[in-house]
Amino acid sequence: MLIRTGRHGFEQPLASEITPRAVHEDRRQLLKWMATGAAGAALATWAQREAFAQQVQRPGKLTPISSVRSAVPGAVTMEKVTEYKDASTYNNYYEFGTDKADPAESAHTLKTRPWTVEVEGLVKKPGKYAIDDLQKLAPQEERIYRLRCVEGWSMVVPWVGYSLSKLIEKVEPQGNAKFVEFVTLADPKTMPGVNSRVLDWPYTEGLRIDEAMHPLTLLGFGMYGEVLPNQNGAPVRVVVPWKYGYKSAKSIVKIRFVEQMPHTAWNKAAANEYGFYSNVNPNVDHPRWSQATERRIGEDGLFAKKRKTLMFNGYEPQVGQLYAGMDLKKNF
Ligand SMILES: Nc1nc2c(c(=O)[nH]1)N[C@H]1C(S)=C(S)[C@@H](COP(=O)(O)O)O[C@H]1N2
Ligand SMILES: [Mo]
Repeated sequence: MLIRTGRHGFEQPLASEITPRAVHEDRRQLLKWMATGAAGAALATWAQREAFAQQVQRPGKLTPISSVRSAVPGAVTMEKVTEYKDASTYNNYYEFGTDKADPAESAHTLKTRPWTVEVEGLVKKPGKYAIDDLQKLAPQEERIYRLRCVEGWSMVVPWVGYSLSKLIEKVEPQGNAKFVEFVTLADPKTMPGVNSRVLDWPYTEGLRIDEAMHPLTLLGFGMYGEVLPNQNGAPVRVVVPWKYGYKSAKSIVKIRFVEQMPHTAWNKAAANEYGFYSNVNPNVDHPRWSQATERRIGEDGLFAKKRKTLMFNGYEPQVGQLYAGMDLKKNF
């Protein structure tokens, strides 16, 4: 009953979410745990997720990436997945233009092979990773995350990738590495947008190292069971689901470990509007608009009602403790 084969590349028993304890503890402990009712709840969650997972359809346009269902807590939302045609045509990727339709139209010029990601700075094992080696560094997982753009729209996307922490552990940060900086490609020959001065290229982003190490921080290689379409940040991006979308840098070429808080493209463009943390927070308005609600892409129309934006985009149980004691109005 727990085994499903074929479909969507899952060949594994899908007990992963309910058994981290079961497999590691002895039978008596397990029976005790089941008696508390926790097992039933976990099973119900599992069954619900199963039902929802069925609706993720592989569009069949790009190379498939097989994956296992993620067992990371919070990694699979049960909300309805946004249609691929929306997630792949309504994009922010300013290197290819500022209109939502520009990236889907223009990003075919992006050359994603060969591609190298350089890991440098305060690490014991710096190095250059060919994209195919980087992709194989850890098992690919499917994560169904909400993505909330600072502009007030959101989507639900089934990403494929693994926790960035897997790479970070491998390169062994030094004790004084406090932040991680992501540098993305800026190629004026293939990216028409970098000839305009909307942002200071290359587009860069950053995380505090404990944020980068959080299991929900994804190094993403695919979506909807396939490699990323260029417009969504091929061949590799980060996805940080509790932060505004712009923190999730696309088409990464460098990952740098540093001691000082790095500059970020949006913070440089407007420091009073885009802070370093950029956690989704319905209680802290953008200077020019409210962040209390959002529009789910695919639900537009005259009568579509706005959704309430959730603290940390709904990931508060998983990430809230990262910010214990911090003034989130000041550290916006
Ligand atoms: N390199 C780069 N990464 C980027 C952006 C960009 O313009 N350039 N836009 C960001 C913004 S504002 C958002 S909302 C998300 C959108 O990701 P998606 O198109 O996959 O939904 O990508 C982020 N990553
Ligand atoms: Mo965004």
